[in-house]
Amino acid sequence: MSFLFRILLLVAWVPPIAAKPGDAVERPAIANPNVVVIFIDDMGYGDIGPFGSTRNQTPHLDRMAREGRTLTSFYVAAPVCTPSRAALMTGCYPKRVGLATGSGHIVLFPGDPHGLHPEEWTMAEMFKSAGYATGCFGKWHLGDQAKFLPTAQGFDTYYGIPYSNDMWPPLKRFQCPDLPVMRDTKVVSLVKDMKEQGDLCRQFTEEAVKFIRTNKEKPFFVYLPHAFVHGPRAARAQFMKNAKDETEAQIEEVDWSVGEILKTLREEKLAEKTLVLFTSDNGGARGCVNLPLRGGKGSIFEGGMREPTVAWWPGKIPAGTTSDELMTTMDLLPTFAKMVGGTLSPTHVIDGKDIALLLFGQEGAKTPHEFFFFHQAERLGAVRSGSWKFHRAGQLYDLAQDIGEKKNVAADHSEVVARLGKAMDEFEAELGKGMRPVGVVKNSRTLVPRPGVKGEEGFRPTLSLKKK
Ligand SMILES: [Ca+2]
Repeated sequence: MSFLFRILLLVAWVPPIAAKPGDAVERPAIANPNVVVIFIDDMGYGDIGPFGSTRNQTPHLDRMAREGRTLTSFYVAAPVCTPSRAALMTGCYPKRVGLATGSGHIVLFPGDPHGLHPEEWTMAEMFKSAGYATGCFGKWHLGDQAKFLPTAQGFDTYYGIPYSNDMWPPLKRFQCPDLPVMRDTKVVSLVKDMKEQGDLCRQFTEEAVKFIRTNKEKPFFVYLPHAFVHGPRAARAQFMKNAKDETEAQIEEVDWSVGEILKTLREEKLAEKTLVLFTSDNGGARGCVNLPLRGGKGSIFEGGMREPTVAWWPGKIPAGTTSDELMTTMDLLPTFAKMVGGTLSPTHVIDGKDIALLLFGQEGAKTPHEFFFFHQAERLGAVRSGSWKFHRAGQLYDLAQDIGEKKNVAADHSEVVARLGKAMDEFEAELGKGMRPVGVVKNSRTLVPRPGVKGEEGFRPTLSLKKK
């Protein structure tokens, strides 16, 4: 064979990366793939292009979906921040790990004595067990006391805000301290005004990009829980100037952030060994779009817990595909553990299941969940099984025909109602016996003082103070 001919052959040979559903899982496993989870706050099901938004321009998410897999029945385990994040980190229904609520409020507040128990085995600790570098960049909201912070729960490094961005002095009703930005365990700055609120997406994105570049030779896990698009909303000027309102500006800046992460992975030649999953922590709050779903943040209708989700891993996750099989954030811990050879706790029961076949497009793969349960704080309020969704209040919907939960067909399907009602009773009894304690700290205090309040009094937990 002539030299020139060999060159021509090399040029003509194209690696078989264009995947079709069904063949992805038979490929040789890639050792130690990187994982990036981008977790938006309060974004709605209909807020991004891949889920039908025409209001917001999301070219990077559109491309991510073209190159990846759109997951249209992907759920979080609670319709508000703290319990949803507890489920993502532990693979458990929030009630199982004692974090169905904060202490005395639906979510944790500054200086809250509660947090994710240090003995829970988090996703970050699982990745550490497989030798990964782990970084968290953004909003934590699983406890702001020292033993609850990300660096005490398996993350090598942390940069971000410890709870919601609205928990600051302007919040009506509560007496909050200033909003701190932390690096690892130290407060490094305060978010003082809306301009600084609007800079948070940039900061978290740039920290994540730097972490990826620094750790490109090692396997890494990046958790990027953005403070956007939780109110109060502001974005950087270049996003505000082209948008109709702050919500659109924030969603488009989140899209920019996704673009920066994927661009970095391509530049570092890591795209084909990195799984990126984009989703939201709960349904859209006011100003966001949850259509075609009913309800939004705080609700156990679909709009509160079914999230706009895209999974991307060129060459492994089949490009341009969609799965409507039921998956949840709780599934990510066991799925990733198997994928990277990480350890799961031998003693802690988890509720998540391996969804690798669904992510990788195995033909005919079905959800591993016979039932998925919807909680509002402690209360079990609904269950989904197949396309049926039954609310304890008495409504039955066929989500395959009626994704908007508009037509109650309970009267026509008494046997389904009975079966799903029984499943809820059985699950409640099982969970009641299998609950683990929440982490508790005595004499908890806020990270920074309330403005203008001197001495230890300034550090009192927000919920111990009178409402304004
Ligand atoms: Ca949220």
